[in-house]
Amino acid sequence: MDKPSILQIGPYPQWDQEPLDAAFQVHRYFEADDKAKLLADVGSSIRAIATRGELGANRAMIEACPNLEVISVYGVGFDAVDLQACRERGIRVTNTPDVLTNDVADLGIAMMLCLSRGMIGAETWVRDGSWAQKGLYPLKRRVWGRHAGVLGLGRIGFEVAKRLKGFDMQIAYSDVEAKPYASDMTFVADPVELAKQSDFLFVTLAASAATRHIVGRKVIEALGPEGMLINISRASNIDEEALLDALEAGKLGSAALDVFEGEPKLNPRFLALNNVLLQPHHSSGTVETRKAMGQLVRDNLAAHFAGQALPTPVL
Ligand code: 8YV
Repeated sequence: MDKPSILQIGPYPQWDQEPLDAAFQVHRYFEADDKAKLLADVGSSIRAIATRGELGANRAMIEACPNLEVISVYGVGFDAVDLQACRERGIRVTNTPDVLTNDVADLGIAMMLCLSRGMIGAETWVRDGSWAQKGLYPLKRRVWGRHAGVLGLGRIGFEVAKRLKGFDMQIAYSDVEAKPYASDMTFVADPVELAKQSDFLFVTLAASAATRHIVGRKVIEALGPEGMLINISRASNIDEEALLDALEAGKLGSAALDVFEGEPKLNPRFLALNNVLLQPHHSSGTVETRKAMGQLVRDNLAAHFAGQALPTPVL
């Protein structure tokens, strides 16, 4: 039997590429110089799209594939997939939840520690001889025992909060409603109020049109000149212009960011700041997690083509 044709939107590690190539007729969208031509040539043969969280699949792509049945996302976030276009045609969508939760939470905590204790600058201080020439490194701010806010207490937010407890922090959270599994944390419905009470504010919300710029000027300024914002979700959850304005004016103390509007390009204003920690969207970027994500992408595709229940469906 012919292998089903799939459209691959972005590259995967070799250990995922080989089994994907073995099971499917793979058309590599990301390698095509003329993407419109590729879609015109192979679009009608495509039965599945394999994509990544940040790349998704837009309406034009979906419409160029009239026989599309399923979209398998390598990532927990599916905000870049046009779900409405999928619903209209009964196209199934899957993602890779759970397998990445702990690594994403770990990176959020690492970013908080790294920025609060000035570890990047301290490394330079050692390497460039400042330690020997100038003496002690400037003092930084404590993490343990302070107030943390978690905006979005889903799977990732919960794991962030669990880790923060190890630092004896006072933990509060915002979500659409109080969570029964968070009785030892304070529920604060209003994100502005949450920010006001927090030294560190973690953004761990699943992004959607409803959460766009939920962290706006008011939240940012409520966090204040001593506060730190940590984003391990999606850039769209934060009003980036308001964030940059506040960081430049000292109205927000600092920000540790793994995601950016228009990434991998980022607003050059970020590069001029010394109160930020900038990371290349790699919170799920460990060998262990990425292998599990790749497996889940293939398990969802295999289940679909075998007529079985999808392991991790979104739609
Ligand atoms: C990316 C992510 O998928 O899980 C998500 O939603 O954005 C990430 O895990 C990852 O960077 C691979 O592209």
